[in-house]
Amino acid sequence: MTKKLNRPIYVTQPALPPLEEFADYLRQIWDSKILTNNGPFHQQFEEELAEYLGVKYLSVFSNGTLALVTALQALRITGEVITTPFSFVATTHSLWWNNIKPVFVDIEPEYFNLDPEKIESAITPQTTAIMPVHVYGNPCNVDKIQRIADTYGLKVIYDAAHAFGVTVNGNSILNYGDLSILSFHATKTFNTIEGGAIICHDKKTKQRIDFLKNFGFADEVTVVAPGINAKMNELQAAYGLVQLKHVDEYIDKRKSIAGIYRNMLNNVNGLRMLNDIPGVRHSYTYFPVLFEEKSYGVTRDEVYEMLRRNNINGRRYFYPLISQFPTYRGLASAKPENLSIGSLIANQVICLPIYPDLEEKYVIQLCKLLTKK
Ligand code: T4K
Repeated sequence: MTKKLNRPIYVTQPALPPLEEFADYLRQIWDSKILTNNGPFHQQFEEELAEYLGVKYLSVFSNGTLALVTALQALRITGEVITTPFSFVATTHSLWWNNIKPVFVDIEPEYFNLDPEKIESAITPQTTAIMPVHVYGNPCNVDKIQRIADTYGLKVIYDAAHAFGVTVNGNSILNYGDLSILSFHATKTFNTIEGGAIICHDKKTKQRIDFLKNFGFADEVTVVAPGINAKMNELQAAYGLVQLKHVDEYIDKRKSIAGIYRNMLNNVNGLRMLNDIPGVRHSYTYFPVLFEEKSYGVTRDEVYEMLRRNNINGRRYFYPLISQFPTYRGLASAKPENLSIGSLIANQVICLPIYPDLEEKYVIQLCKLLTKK
C-alpha cells in the first residue's frame, strides 16, 4: 500500500526569490520613496524582461486580467471575438468587461488549443478579433490562425498567461499575433506575486498601452482615453528583477519533475499525458493528465478524490468549460454540442502538482498512487 503523504501537496507553490537579494532592492525603495507610477525599477524591469523574453516592446501590469482588458482597448476591439472555452474565466471576462460578445469555438484534441479548422465558420460581419490561449503553455497553431486573421481582416490577441519563456525554434511565441498577454500570478512559472504584461511590436502601440494603464494620461494635463489603473508597483517590479535571475533554474526544475511523471506514468492504461513538442522550449506551468474512464477503470473525479484523500491537491483546470458559467451559457456558441472536444477534455483532465520546490519523493509517491489505483 502506498502511504498517505504526511503533508498536503498543492497543484503549485510559488518560487520566491532569495530574501537577501530582494532586501537590497527594498532598501533602495525605502531610500527613494518612489513606490509606483513608472518608477526606476518598473522601467528597468520592462527592459530586462523584454530582453529575456526576446520581444521588442512590453508593458508590465498589476495582473494578467487587466492586461487582457487593456489589450482589447488598445486595439479598439468591438462586436464579437472568437475564443476558446477551455481556459481560465479571465480570458472571457476580459471581453465581457469591454462589452464584447465572446463566440466560443471548440479546441483541437492534441494540445487543447483553439481549433483553427473551426474558426472560419464562426466568423460573422461583427467579428473583429480572435483571442486564442496557448493553454498550459503549448503553442497554438499560430500560422494557420494568422492566415485566417489576414484573410478576414481580424486582429489576434493571444492569451499567453501560461507561456512565459516559451519559444518555437528559438523565437518567442509572444512575437505572434498583434498582442500577447502574460500573467505573473503567484501560481505561474514566473511570478511577481500578482502581475502581468502586454507584448507588442512597435513603440506607438506600447505608448498607447502605457497611457491606458495609467488612467489614459499622456502627460500631466492630457487624458487621451478612459484608461484604468493597472500599473505595476515598484516592489513587484524589483521582485520581478530578482526573479528574472532565477527563472531558468525554476523552469529546469519544473522540467525535471515533468520528466519523472513521464517516466513513471508512461505505460498506464487509460492515462494520457501531453508530449513536449520538438523545437519548443516549454514553460511547464502545468502538468495536465487525462483519465479515460473505460480503460483507466475509474472516473476522473474518483481519481481527484482519491488524490485528495492522500493529501494531494491536483486541480481540474479547466473544468467546467467557461461556456458553462451562468454569464455565458445562454450564448448560441456555448451549446455543449458545439464544443464536444472541449467538454470531453474538461471531464478527463487533472493538473498534477508541478513546481520547483516539489520534492522528488512526493512525485514518486503520487505516481505510485496513479499506477496502483
Ligand atoms: N488567462 C489565463 C489563461 C489564466 O490562466 C489566467 C490566470 C489569467 C488569464 C489571468 O491572470 P491573472 O489576472 O491571475 O494574472 C489561479 C490563479 O489565481 C490564476 O492566476 C490562474 N490563471 C488560474 C489558472 O489559477 P486558483 O483560484 O485556482 O488558485 P488558488 O489560489 O487555488 O491556488 C492554487 C494553489 O496554489 C493553492 O492550492 C496553493 C498554491 N498557492 C496559491 C497562492 C495564490 C500558494 O502556495 N501560494 C499562493 O500565494 O486561480
